[in-house]
This record gives sequence, C-alpha cells and structure tokens, in this order.
Amino acid sequence: KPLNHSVNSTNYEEKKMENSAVYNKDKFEESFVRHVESDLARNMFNCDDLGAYQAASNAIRDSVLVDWANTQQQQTIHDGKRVYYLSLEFLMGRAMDNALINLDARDQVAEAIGNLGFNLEDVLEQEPDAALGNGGLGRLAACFVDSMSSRNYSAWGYGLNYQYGIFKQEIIDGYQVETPDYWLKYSNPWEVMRSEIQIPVDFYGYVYEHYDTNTGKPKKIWQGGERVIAVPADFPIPGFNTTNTNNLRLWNAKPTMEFDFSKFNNGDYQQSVAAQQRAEALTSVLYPNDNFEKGKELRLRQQYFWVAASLHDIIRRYKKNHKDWDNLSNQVAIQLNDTHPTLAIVELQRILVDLEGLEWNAAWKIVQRVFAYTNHTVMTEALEKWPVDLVGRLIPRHLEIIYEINYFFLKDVEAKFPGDRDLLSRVSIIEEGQVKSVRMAYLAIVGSHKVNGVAELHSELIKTTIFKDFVKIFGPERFTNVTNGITPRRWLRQANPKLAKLISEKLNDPKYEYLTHLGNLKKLENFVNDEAFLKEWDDIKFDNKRKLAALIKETTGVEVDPNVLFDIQVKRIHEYKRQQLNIFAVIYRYLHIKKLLAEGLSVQEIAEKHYIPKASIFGGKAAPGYYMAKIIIHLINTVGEVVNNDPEIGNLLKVVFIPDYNVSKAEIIIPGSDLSNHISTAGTEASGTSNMKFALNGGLIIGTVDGANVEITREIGEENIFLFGNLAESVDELRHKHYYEGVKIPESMQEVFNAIDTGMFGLPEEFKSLLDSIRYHSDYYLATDDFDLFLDAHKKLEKMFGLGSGDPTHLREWVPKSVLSVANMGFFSSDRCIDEYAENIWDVEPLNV
Ligand code: F58
Repeated sequence: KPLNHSVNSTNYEEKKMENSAVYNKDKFEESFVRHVESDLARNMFNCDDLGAYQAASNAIRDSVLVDWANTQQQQTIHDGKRVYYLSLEFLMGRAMDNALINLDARDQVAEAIGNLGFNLEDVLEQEPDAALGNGGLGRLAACFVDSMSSRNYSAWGYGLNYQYGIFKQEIIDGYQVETPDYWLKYSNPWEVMRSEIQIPVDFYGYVYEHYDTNTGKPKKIWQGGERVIAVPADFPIPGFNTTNTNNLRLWNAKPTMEFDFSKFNNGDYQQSVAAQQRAEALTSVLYPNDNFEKGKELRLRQQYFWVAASLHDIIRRYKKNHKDWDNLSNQVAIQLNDTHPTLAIVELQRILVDLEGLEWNAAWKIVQRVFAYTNHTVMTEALEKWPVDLVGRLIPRHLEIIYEINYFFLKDVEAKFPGDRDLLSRVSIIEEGQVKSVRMAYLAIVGSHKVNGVAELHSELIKTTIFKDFVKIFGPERFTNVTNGITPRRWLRQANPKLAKLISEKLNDPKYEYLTHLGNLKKLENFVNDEAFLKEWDDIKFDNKRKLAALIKETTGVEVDPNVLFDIQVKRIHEYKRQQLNIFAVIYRYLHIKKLLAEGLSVQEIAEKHYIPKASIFGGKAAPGYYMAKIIIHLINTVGEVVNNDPEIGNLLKVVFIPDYNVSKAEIIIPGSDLSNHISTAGTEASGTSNMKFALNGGLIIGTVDGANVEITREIGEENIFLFGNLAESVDELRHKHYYEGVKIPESMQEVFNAIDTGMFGLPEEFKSLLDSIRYHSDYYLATDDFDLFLDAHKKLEKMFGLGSGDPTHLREWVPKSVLSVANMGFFSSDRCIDEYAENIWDVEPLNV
C-alpha cells in the first residue's frame, strides 16, 4: 500500500523561514546571547564551551519546540490512531548534533557559533550521552523514535527517566571498574518537565469485593498501600526533512504530597521522610544486565510504575474525545519492546473491567487488539519470570487478573487439544516449580494480536523453539518478522559526514534525500570501477581511521598506525557474542608472529608473506555481576599489555580495549573500521544492529550465519562478507556431542591455551574458569567448533586487504567490496522497519503535519 510520506516541500521551506533562528545566523547569534544572559545568568565574556553548549541547545530547542507544539496540536485535531512505543530503555546518545542534522541547520549554526568565538565540534563534545539503555534493544528504540518522526507517524515513546544511565566503565590494571553515570549533573536543555501532570501510582495493599448497587454485581476494589507520583519529562524528537516532531515521555517518580500525619504525630518524622525519599529511588537507576534477567523487586516496581503511568496517560488522552471502548484499538496501538512492559496488558484489562465496568471477554478482545509484542532473544536465561509471591505482594489485583487470563487461556487450549495435559503445563502463564512464577513472554503472546522477532532467522527460531506450542494454539498468523534497522541520519550523516557528503555528490542529491530513501544508495554501484572514486572513498576511510587512532591514543595511551587493518569488535561483552573466540585468535596470531621472528624473518617479510599488520580493537561493557564476561575483558587487556609492549613486533599487531564504549564513541569507532566482528554462536544473536552500522559505513564484516548477518549477506552479496562457522541447525547436535563425547580442542586452540596456562598473559588462575568452561564444561558456545574456521576466514580476507591504502591489491579487491556493501544497505534503514510495523502490526498511516 503506498504510503503518503513525502512532505509538502513548499510548506516545509516556509516553515523553515518562520523558524528562522536556526536558519539565520544573525538571529541565532542574538538568541544565543540572550540565552547566555537569561538562562545561564552569565555574559559572553564569562561563557565557556559548556555554557556555549547550553545556550546553543536552548536556541536550537526554541525552534524545535515550535514544531513540536504544532505537531501535537495537529495530531490532536486530526484525532487519528497513535502509536505508543513502550521501552524500558532509550539509548539516545547526544541530542544537539542530531537536532541540527534533522533540522538541516548544521552549517548555519556552525558558522554562527564560529562568529561567537566557539568551535561547533568542541561545543558538541560538552553534551553528556543520554545512556538510558544497555545495548541493542535500547538503541533500537532510539532509532525507531527517529524514524517514526521522520516518516510522519503520530507516535510517542514511553520510558523511564533514570538519573543514572548505564554505568561508566574504567579499566584499572586490566579490570573493569564501574562508576555511576550521573548524567544530569548540569540541567538538561533537551528535557521539558511537565510538573503540572501528576499521575498517582499505587503499590501493595489488598483487594476486597464490594457490592455495586448500580450493576447489582460484586466488584473488585484494590486498596493500594503505598503511593508514588509519576511526573513526565518530555523530549522532543524532530524528524529529518519534516516538521513532524513527536514526543518521548520519560517518567520520574516523586513522593506524594499527602504527608503521613499518623507517623508524624507519633514522632516518627524521620521515617516518614525516608518513605518519601524511597519514591525517588524508584526511577533512579537503569539495571545494567544485558540478555540476562534477575528478578529484583525494585525492577518489578519500575516496570509497574512506568506501565501504570503510561497507560493512564494514554487512556486519559483517548477519553478526551471518545466514549466507546470498542473504538480503542482504532485509536491506540501499543508496541511492547520485549516483555518488560507486559504488565500493561494486565493494567489495561484492570482499567476496562474494574474501573470502566466492561465485561471480561469484551475487555479482553480490546486488549488483544491494542497490544503487540517484540521478542529480542531465544536464550532462556534472558526470558523474564517473576515469582508469584512477589507479584501478589506488589500488585495484588494484577496477580488475580493474571490467574484469570491464564484460566480462560488454558480453557481454550483444553477445548482445542482435549486431554493434552503436557501441553497445558508447558504453555501455562504460571510456571509451577520450586518458585512459582509468571512467565512474562507467554503473557505477552496471549495478550497481543502480533508477536514479532527481529530478523528472519530469529523469527523462524522463536516459532520452532521457545514459542512452538503457541504457533500450534494461535496459528502461524500471530507470529511475524520485522527485521531490525538503523537510522541513517545518525549512523551515516552524523557519524560519517565526509562519506555522507561524497555520497550526496555522487548521487547528485544535494539535499541528502537518500537519507530518507536509503534504497538510492544502489546508484553507487555505478562507480565501483571508477578508480578516482575508489581512491576518494578510501581516503575518507583513512581519515576516519586517523580520528579513531586519536581516540585510542587518548583513552588507552596506545599508538596505532592508521595504515594497518582495523579489526573491531565493539558490543556488550557476553559469552554468546564470543569475544573469547576473537582474543584467542589474536593470541594465536601473536604466537605465530613470534615464531617467524625467531626463525629470523623480518617484520617486513612477515607482513608481506604471512600476517598483514593489524590492530585488534575491542570495546564493550560487562554486566557488573557477570563473572565470565569480566574475565574476558581482563584477558583482552593483559594480552594488549604484552603485545603492545613487545619491542620486536612493531606494527604487525596491536591489541586495544577502548574503555566505556557508548553511542558517542560508536560514532567515532564505526566509521573507522575496516573489518568488524559479528561472530555469535549461530542461533543466539537475535539480530544485531551494529553489523548494519558498520556495513553502512563501508566496513566489511566477518561473521557467523546468525541474526541479521543472513539478510545482510543476501542484500550485499556473499562475496562481500566473510561468513564462517557452524550453522544454527547444527548447534544442538554439537552441544550434545560435547556433553556425551567430550570436547575436542583443536591444536591451534591448544597452543593458545598452553600460552595462557604457562602465564604468558599474567596469572593463569585468573583465566582458568574461562578455559575450563571450554575444555571441561562442554564448551556451550562452540568456540572449539568454530575456531579453525575463524582463522581460515581471516587468512582469506587479509589477502584481499593487502597492505592497506597505497597497495594496488587493496584498491582493486577490498575497496570495491566496501562500496558495494554501502550501495546495498538500503533495506536496513529503520524507516523501512517502521513502515513494516505501521502496515502489518499497527495499521496506521503517516500524517503530514
Ligand atoms: C538485543 N537485546 C539482541 N537486550 O541481543 C540483539 O540481537 C538485537 O539486535 C537487539 O536486541 C535489538 O533487537 C538486548 O539488547 C537487552 O539488552 C535486555 C535489557 C534488559 C534485560 C534483558 C536484556
């Protein structure tokens, strides 16, 4: 169905003129000075880069706010269906540069700021990252809100406004050390506090039955025991090349103003203040686990608080113009980003039945039409389960409703598959066992009309493994795929301005329209034989590598030569992502280079005949309680220590771990990569999105047949990606073999283990449990099965890389692959992804405001 996306350009141009502060240098300078004087209470002689960042942000914000207010007003008048994206994480990164790009005002503002005596790049550096997420799932939500605005959908994001985002990582003596990220040290110019909106959220208490004289029926009443107030902070989300500006609403928890006088009168003033302080703690910290769920009470409190406040807000908005509940799903689509917001299903059922008096079945049909659920993992340790006791204590009425949902669901299952007791216990929302628990994914499936995975392979896997029974029960129609995407505004234009500009020139597209029509990149294929172009392309890569080398020097002290192959793996540290495989291969390389040196070969000879010079670059955080991941970080760092200080080895090998990997660092690291690693055990990485970012920036990929690597290969061609390793369908069998026949360590890996065991990289005990997990504990992630294949893939690709920039092999073999990758990445724009959600799941159309 064609989507009416294109913006009426005359209106847009007019609009730009109206909002002239960001398009007119004089006005911008005026506004900047005014903000320095009035908001910061300073003057221009006393304004540093931080002040300049705040003043400039406020000046830009003024113009965003006009679009924002207009958008909201127009959407309200239009009264169409709205999308609500519920995500416990939004990993936004910096806002100012992104706003300048989406408003198409970067050049003018850079000049104006220059006239005022500042440098835009330095000013941008002042902004702290909004790091309200762990990794892929949180960044996906951030890309999605950008696309929903850019594609002119009426959509809100709902999340929590954590005071502490993901921790800051320092590397001290080779170990990860976590420190709190208090990102709101200075006021945040991009947030608008809506203190006038105050939504009460109750916890604990008890449920009683009350005879309702109106209906003549008994009615359940939940008497809450503790009340917290939800106050929103709103963040404008400007779209690219459109005035459409959506809202991201992040809740803060505040104490109630109802003071507990009984405690006060009892002389327990301090305790009653403490209870108030407890309220604010609710939204203070983001849980730092990635693909692992640990059932903490505070986490469940966060989830319910966020869900209750968001639903209250959504329903309040609906009720302004509507009375008929049957119409709710024509006005409201709610997307659940993983199971974290699943209580929203229960909360809506409670609102409809307990508060609005609907019949159970009628209410349930509405609920199912409103919700859809996105799954991001097949790994069972990452699936949420909450102990029944905890749920019953925290939100007693909700537990009753969950039981009731389960009762009706199981009744349907029994009717469809009579006598299949096993099936009933397998699919029950309540898991019996030592700790009776609520299976949140099952609740999400039962309460939604669509469930989607995030890449083709992953969407197939959920249907054949963890949710197999539900396909049987609800039919395959309930399950679908939406392959992830990334926003090319941030991940190409903002992160790699030079490449973005070259592309705009080659495509004859001075307005960068390809950033909203990413399929246009295809035209780059026409230049793949144009030597001058290839050279220009490679020069930009070299320049980006220089920038990355500077970051490495600044953060680790290690000097890497931008001429060598930059081989990068940056992502959360996790056994399934297999940074261990990568560092073992680095050690193998080091041992062999040392052998060749011992045999009398020179560095030059080794580079030409055996091992091309390379820098292995790592980055990523380990969850603070993830012991094995921390050992992997430690090993990478100790290997770096040995290799980088080896006087013989010269440029042949460097190993660095960039501390505190985050969105802003990704914006430097990704454009500077020659090669990136996406080497998860087949079947474990649901999609991966950094693979898309690297490929879009002209880096090649070495990867397993997993997640979105599969579709990337289909799009860019298998000659342009280096795939290796066992396939997902072999994984079960290999694990079985390891378990019953023992693990066979390949010779190559044994050499590596010997080196570690003899203390080459520090005390061997420090790494013992990592090596033992492979040699004695069944090698669950199949490092032994894929190691030699990984080494072979490297050999092959390094031949093509040659000796880097000046080398004719490089220009002939490597650079065209880089161009062809970029040319065929159009599919992976998050705009395409959002259009698919809109059409197949939400049933919404864009609205041109
Ligand atoms: C990630 N999940 C997937 N979860 O691992 C990745 O393959 C996928 O590309 C991405 O989602 C987007 O679909 C992920 O990042 C988390 O970080 C959760 C945070 C909360 C606790 C459980 C894991």
